[in-house]
Formats: sequence, structure tokens, C-alpha cells
Amino acid sequence: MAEFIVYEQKDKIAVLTISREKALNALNSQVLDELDAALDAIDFDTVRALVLTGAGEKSFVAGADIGEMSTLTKAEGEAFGKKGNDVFRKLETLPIPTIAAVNGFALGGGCEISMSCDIRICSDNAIFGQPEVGLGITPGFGGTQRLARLVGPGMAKQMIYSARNIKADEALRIGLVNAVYPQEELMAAAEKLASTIAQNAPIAVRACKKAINEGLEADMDEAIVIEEKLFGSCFETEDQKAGMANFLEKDKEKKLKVVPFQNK
Ligand code: DAK
Repeated sequence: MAEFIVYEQKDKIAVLTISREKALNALNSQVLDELDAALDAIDFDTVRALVLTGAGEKSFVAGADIGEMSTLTKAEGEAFGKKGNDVFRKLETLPIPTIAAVNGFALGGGCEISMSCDIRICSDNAIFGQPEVGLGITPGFGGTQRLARLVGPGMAKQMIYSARNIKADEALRIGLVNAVYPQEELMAAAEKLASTIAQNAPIAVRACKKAINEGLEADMDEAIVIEEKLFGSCFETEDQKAGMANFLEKDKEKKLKVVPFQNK
């Protein structure tokens, strides 16, 4: 039974909450292990989109646990970094779309875990930052890599070198988040977005995620081949046949709502 992770499935979407409120949901080894186990336990036959958030109204995740990190040796530091990186990579490559609902502080490892999700939305009190150089370390859970890819190298370098935190409106302006909501509306907005995604053909949605993620790591010639193959694979699905047939039938009712999609 997990102490710091709450996992709830609501019809076709799931909400995973990092719940270590006393330490502002900071990531220690136990949280990372429980998160890893929770990701492994997701039933991908029924869940079509995942929302990740933090418990309470103050913090999403206030970073890696500084108390735990403070006494690490070089070897232990590398091992801790690998543990985090492995979980974050698992989250990033999860077959289904993921949405970070950032409900407060997203500092260091908190900003990094949000960047391992496909989409970020936040509350108006959210604060993002990579404060690591102020602690004498580099970002260790992919921050140097994912922030630069998301907001561009110039802005990422400014944030990381200066260790300056930014507020929700600035995060929106630089493209780190897609939208900002009043705190009390954030989860409803995240779940609505997840439900909207969950209504679409799940195999096609997953293929889009794979195409975007893998394509971004390839050059354009390879990337379009990745897309071609995934596009082709859709023609072996019931969803493609039903989806296109409904359109061609010109049945307005059906056109709006395609038959229940297959998941595999
Ligand atoms: N770790 C541990 N405890 C934390 C924490 C953290 N990151 N952030 C907050 N807490 C704890 C506080 O110690 C306090 O505990 P008690 O004293 O009540 O026992 C409780 O949460 C409430 O925090 P505050 O009293 O400080 O609350 P305030 O509202 O005054 O301030 C704050 C909120 C978020 C501004 C402040 O707590 C803060 O600055 N927190 C630290 C934020 C931070 O610097 N985060 C980045 C951590 S560095 C690597 C792997 C990973 C990483 C790097 C390398 N490798 C192995 C290569 C990642 C690094 C990071 O994430």
C-alpha cells in the first residue's frame, strides 16, 4: 500500500496524486519507488489519459528531497539521479497521454516531473523554477534537457543559470504551460481535457504521442518515416474503419459520435 501516492481511476481517465504534503510533496526515494510502482500498475486496457498532480493547495512538487540528497556521495548521487531519471522516462514514454496539473510550487524535480508529462496546465499560484545551481548542483532529473527542448535553449539557460523562479503568467508566456486556471478550477479543467482526449480513438491517440516523441528525437527524414509507419498501422484498426465509414454515411448523429473505440 503506497504511503505517498494516491491513484484514482474515473471511468477512462486516471488521476495520480503525489501526496507528501508535509514536505510540499518533495520527491524522496520512497516517493520515486511508489510512483514507479503506480505507473507499472496502470491498466492501459481501460485508462486512456492520466492526470498528475500534487496534494494540497500550495505545492505540486517542491523538488527532490533536499534532506535526503544532502548527504549523498558521488556514487549515491548518481544512483539517486538514475532512479529519478528512470521513473521520469517511464512517465514520459507512457503509452497514454499525460497531463500535469501543476497546483503550486514546481521547483527542481517538480518542474522536471511536469516536463515529463505531455501537457502542462497550472493554477494561478503556480511557481516554476530550477533552483539547483543555488544548492550547488545541476538539475538532475532531466531539467537541462527537457526545459531547453520545451522553451528553447536561451530561456532554459536563463532560468537554470539564474535559478530564478517564474510565476504562472510567465510560464504561460514562454510556453512552459498551455493554460492557467484559478486554483479551484484546475482539477476540473485537467479532468475535462483528459476526458476529451479519452473520447478519441485511443490507438490513434497513442500513435500520435509516439510519433511526436520519437520524431522529435530523429531528423526530419527519419521522423516522417516514423509518422508514415504509425499512420499505416491505424488502417488495421476498427476505429479507422468505423470512424471513416461514419463520416461517409453522412449520418450527422453518428458523425459527431463515432462508435466506442477499441483500446488495443
Ligand atoms: N526537500 C525536502 N523538504 C522540503 C522541500 C524539498 N525540496 N521543499 C520543502 N520542504 C519542506 C520544508 O523543509 C518544510 O518542512 P518542515 O520544516 O515543516 O519539516 C516544509 O516542506 C514546508 O516548507 P517551508 O516551510 O519551506 O515552506 P515555505 O512556504 O516557507 O517555502 C518553498 C516554500 C517551496 C519556497 C521552500 O520550501 C523551498 O524553497 N523549498 C525548496 C525548493 C527547492 O529548492 N527545490 C529544488 C530542490 S533541488 C540529482 C537529482 C535530482 C536533482 C538534482 C540532482 N542528481 C542525483 C544528479 C533535483 C534537485 C532538486 O529538485
